[in-house]
Amino acid sequence: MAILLVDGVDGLTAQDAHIAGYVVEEGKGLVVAVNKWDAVEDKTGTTFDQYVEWIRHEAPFLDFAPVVSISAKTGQRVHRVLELAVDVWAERRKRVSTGALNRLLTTASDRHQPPIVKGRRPKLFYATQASVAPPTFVFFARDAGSVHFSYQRYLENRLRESFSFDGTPIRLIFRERAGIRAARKVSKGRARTGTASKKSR
Ligand SMILES: Nc1nc2c(ncn2[C@@H]2O[C@H](COP(=O)(O)OP(=O)(O)O)[C@@H](O)[C@H]2O)c(=O)[nH]1
Ligand SMILES: [Mg+2]
Repeated sequence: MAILLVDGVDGLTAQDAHIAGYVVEEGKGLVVAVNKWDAVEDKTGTTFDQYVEWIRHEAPFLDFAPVVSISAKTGQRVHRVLELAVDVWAERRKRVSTGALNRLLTTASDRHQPPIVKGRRPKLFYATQASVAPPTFVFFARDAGSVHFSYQRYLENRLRESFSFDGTPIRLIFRERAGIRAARKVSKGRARTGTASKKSR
């Protein structure tokens, strides 16, 4: 787990975003704590929401992380930081059943097919959750290497829509698997080879 401590007066700096990048790369859980909230002037009921929106805009790759405003000086909401960290920890250990995952995959790919990349349209057959912390999903596909980044993002969004995974990066792995038709061809070929070798004996 990582807590990214941001200065509420300075805002999210380039250095903060850089460090957050390491957290995502390492697949760690993340809570963004915005400190010195007491020193932010002329706050209204929407100041925090606006601040969060601004962070989302500056660092869209952190959109999965909960944000909390705190004050180390007054102690305001400081206890929330560890509470959120505990929540994220649980999210990281969540498992999605293979059945639920494949229902989601069917709905998602019916609604929106993977785009054609270099003349090939990948086909996703099925998926399974390979591990937790971070939650990691393996998708078996034809032309697995051609699943466009935007489509990976689409699938990630569908997963988060259904299962949240608040505060944790999730990983999607695309693995090559021959289609059912191709698999049949292979087994027919094997059967023929079997017959031929019998004859030759
Ligand atoms: N108003 C306010 N000041 C704070 C708070 N936390 C730290 N500071 C003050 O901010 C100043 C700079 O410290 P800080 O930004 O936390 O550390 P640095 O960035 O590593 O130098 C110090 O004078 C701290 O006392 C806070 O929650 N509210
Ligand atoms: Mg500082």
